[in-house]
Amino acid sequence: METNMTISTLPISTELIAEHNAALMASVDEDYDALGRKLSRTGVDIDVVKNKVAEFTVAVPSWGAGRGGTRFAKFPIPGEPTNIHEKLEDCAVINQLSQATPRVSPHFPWDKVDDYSALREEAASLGLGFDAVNSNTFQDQLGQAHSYSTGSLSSTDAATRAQAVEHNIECIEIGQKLGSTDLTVWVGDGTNFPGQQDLGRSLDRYLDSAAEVYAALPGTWRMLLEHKMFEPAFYSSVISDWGSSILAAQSLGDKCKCLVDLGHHAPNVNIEQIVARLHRFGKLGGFHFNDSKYGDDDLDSGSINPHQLFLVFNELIEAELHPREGFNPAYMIDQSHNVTDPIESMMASADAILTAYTKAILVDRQGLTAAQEANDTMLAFQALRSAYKTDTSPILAKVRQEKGGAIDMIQAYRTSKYRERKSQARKPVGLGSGIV
Ligand SMILES: [Mn+2]
Repeated sequence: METNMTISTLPISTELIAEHNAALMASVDEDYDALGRKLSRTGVDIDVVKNKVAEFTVAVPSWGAGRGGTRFAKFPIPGEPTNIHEKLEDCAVINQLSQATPRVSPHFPWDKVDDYSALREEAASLGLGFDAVNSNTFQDQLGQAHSYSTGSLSSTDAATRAQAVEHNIECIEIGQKLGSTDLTVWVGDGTNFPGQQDLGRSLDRYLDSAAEVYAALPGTWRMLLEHKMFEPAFYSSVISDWGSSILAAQSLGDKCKCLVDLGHHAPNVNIEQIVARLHRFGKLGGFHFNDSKYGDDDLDSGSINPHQLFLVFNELIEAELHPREGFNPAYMIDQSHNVTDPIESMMASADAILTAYTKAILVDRQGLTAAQEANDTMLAFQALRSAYKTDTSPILAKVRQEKGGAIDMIQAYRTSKYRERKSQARKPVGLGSGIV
């Protein structure tokens, strides 16, 4: 590999980013210094916070680079990616401008290629690595021997279960070639009618199949179980909630953890408490970030309830300070972009996630703990509120600029005319329907 390959293959010109930053740098410095003075009055060194934030990264899903659509329709945009190579290129733009998303989470069979070591090199040349691999047993593929229409890992049909197990093991094998160390398993298994399947025996079948996948995990690998309350099944789902998830993870073994998708809970559930509970039992394995208003898991992270995102990160900082049996969650964005350019949405989401993280760092931990111990409810609440009210954008702008990203990501992206260029070069997306 040529030494200058990384620089030469990045999709956005570094000169454009430098020019963009130069125009905004004076005001960022002014705001950063003012915030630094404010924080120093409470004993906080802004540079320490900045350096910690600079180390935080979140993965993006390969499928997030396309317009997701809903169950009803999909409205493609010109220049949308149609294969893993184009998706990687778009993910490189997100990382180049945000400097916070250096890993891509692939999905199989959607991202299948013939040569995975070449794909790994291609990603590396774009400044990217691979995160958790995602299996797919929620839809049928052309030429597939057994249908998942009535379930996959929990199917009543032994041959269908075996096929689903085999697919998950294949995902692990592909992941090993890509440098991944986690397998995320979400199944759409469930029912639409009371009585359709036995609620106990369907879980037995799931656990038996999942144990076969678990047995195939290489030494350092983890298996992350993602629960979801409903959809595609609307009466019962086999792994519907964090209770089912942690029970399954505990019965499968130490290398099996739970993954929390923020949009996969019942409405108004206290997700931050779920996070604390999973951590308490050493089972917090990963996150899918998104937001929701009703029962969806599609909206951009922090777009509806940024306070909840902050409270989740407050628990994550607590967990980081008090690790139990290891604390190394896999962070990923998982949302569906129906009305925006996915690159813009994922950059804005990375910013929302890092903002919540930064505010959680700013919580006066000693003051919070002291207020909790003294049962001073108002002071405890104010310890959180005070951090949440802080405008941390100068810290994030400075982090991006110092790492080579863009101070105003959306503006720099639009100036680059990347999507317009791709709309000339890429073939149009078909009017396929439904979720990616
Ligand atoms: Mn998810």
